[in-house]
Amino acid sequence: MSEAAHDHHEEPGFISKYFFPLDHKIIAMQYLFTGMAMAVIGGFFVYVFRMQLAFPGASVPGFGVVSPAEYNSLVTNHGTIMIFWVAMPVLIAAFGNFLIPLMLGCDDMVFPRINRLSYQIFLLSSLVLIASFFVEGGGFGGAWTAYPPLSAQSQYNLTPLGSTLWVVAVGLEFIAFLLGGINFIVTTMNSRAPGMKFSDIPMVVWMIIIASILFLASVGPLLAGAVMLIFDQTVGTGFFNPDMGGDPVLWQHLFWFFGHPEVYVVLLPAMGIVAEIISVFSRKKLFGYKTILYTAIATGVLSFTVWAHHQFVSGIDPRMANVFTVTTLLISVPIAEMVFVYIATLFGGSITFTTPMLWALSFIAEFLIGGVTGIFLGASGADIYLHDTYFVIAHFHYTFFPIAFIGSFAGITYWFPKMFGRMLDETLGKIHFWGTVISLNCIFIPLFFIGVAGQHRRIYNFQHFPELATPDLQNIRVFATTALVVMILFQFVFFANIIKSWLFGEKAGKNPWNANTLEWVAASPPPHGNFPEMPTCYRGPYEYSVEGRESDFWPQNEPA
Ligand code: HEM
Ligand SMILES: [Cu+2]
Repeated sequence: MSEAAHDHHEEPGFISKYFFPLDHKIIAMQYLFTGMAMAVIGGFFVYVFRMQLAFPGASVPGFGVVSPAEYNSLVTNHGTIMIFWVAMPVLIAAFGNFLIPLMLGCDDMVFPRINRLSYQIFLLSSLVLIASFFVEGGGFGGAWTAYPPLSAQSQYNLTPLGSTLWVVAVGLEFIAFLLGGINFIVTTMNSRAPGMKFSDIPMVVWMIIIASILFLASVGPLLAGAVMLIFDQTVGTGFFNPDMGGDPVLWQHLFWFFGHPEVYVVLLPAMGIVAEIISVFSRKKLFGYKTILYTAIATGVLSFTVWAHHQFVSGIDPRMANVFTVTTLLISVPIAEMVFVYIATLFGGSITFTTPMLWALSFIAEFLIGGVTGIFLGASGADIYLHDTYFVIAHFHYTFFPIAFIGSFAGITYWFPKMFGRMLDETLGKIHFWGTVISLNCIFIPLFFIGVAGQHRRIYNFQHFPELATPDLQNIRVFATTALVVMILFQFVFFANIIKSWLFGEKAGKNPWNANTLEWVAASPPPHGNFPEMPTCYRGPYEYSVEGRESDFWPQNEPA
């Protein structure tokens, strides 16, 4: 069996290996590096517009003076990029591609060509988005939520081509992830190592699968909406235009019916990464495996019932607002439960504070701030005041930053030895960790205050509003922007660490963390075809510190 499985795994040539790969690990790297490159763009955008907020009208080093239209476009594309071109490709596509076959103990995805196509469409979508910044009128500035009529009518947005390219790019990105998601699901159903029961599948794989299903189930209506939006923009239909019998609020429903589940699409993989790490570095069995799994599924289902909490001020029926308040408050219960369960895993463990563990622990702490502040926004009465203020900005960045960046850093620092065969530098890793996490809180805690003080989002220059132009509030803006610049500087430590460790790092060996899951059975980095001999699975993934055993871990492939 293993001989036959290897026959079609001859080493491909350089061009086909790196440019037209079928190997899941190379496709994972393509997604990872494209996602990181897009993070640099999204990060540069936030630097530029935060400088404008702190020093309105001044020339921003590396960019120049920011015009109002440019401000809108920078904010819009910052948000769009961070969610669709950073969180999605890194957390789902890069980790999904890298981990699923390795953790299941198989040689590749079931449909490698669909996998390759998925990345190629994703790359195309990135190029279309980048092209949209340079066309006449500039990039789309109507917010990442793209509400009509602003998004639909060029006499309002003044970016006819930029707007359409933006919708096309987002649509292509959706198609890329639909293709990838099908592959993940089918591979997990069909290609598990002999002996691997459902309850032996590592949590991060489950989470990516549930996320893929959520994505599949929620994105359809929005894709249809995107086509309608393109028609409104280009051929003069009026799906979202009341003058022509259309309804702009329809878009809001389609967008948020997808948009809220999307939060869980990116959250769950990050939660999965954290689960793997806390179990390994507290040398304890993951507490409540089935509880976590069922909770994630329940959260996924519930996430389809909360979307209109984004529309409390859009003129929905107040009785409906009550319904959506209740569902929204309900969904905080399972997520809180998951956090408690993670803490139970830590309880009494022999914890080592490696860099990946620090990231995993900080994920729990920082995400908690995002979760708790969401409760205020979920209550329709409070949201009427807080809607569209910087309180919202601070709230969702306390969910998205932990997801997109802390979750990714946790995963990258944990699996780097497997990906590249060498250990990361722990000292540089810790400098990067503390520099990032401290500045994160210095950026966003002040924004809660400024939001409650009445500062609205998506506004170019607050000096035009006397009550928001006070020196006190301006000092807070300068403080937040300074913290952002500090955070960006600390990211150079991360890049330096990657390059230095990749070239000169200590050799990792197969299993540097003494972990149980099957990816650690393969060589580091795993060759084409992954395993010299396909592993058999004998037990669950979290058998750490099992009583009566000499070693404190028990790999899944070790015969009893
Ligand atoms: C240190 C990193 C970041 C900072 C300082 C930051 C800052 C900001 C600020 C100040 C705004 C509001 C601008 C305005 O309304 O005028 C904003 C918007 C936004 N950000 Fe971030 N952000 C960061 C990272 C992220 C990440 C990681 C994500 C998601 C994964 C994200 C997603 C968004 C979204 C979706 C918007 C809304 C855009 C819109 O209104 O169309 N940001 N960001
Ligand atoms: Cu929501």
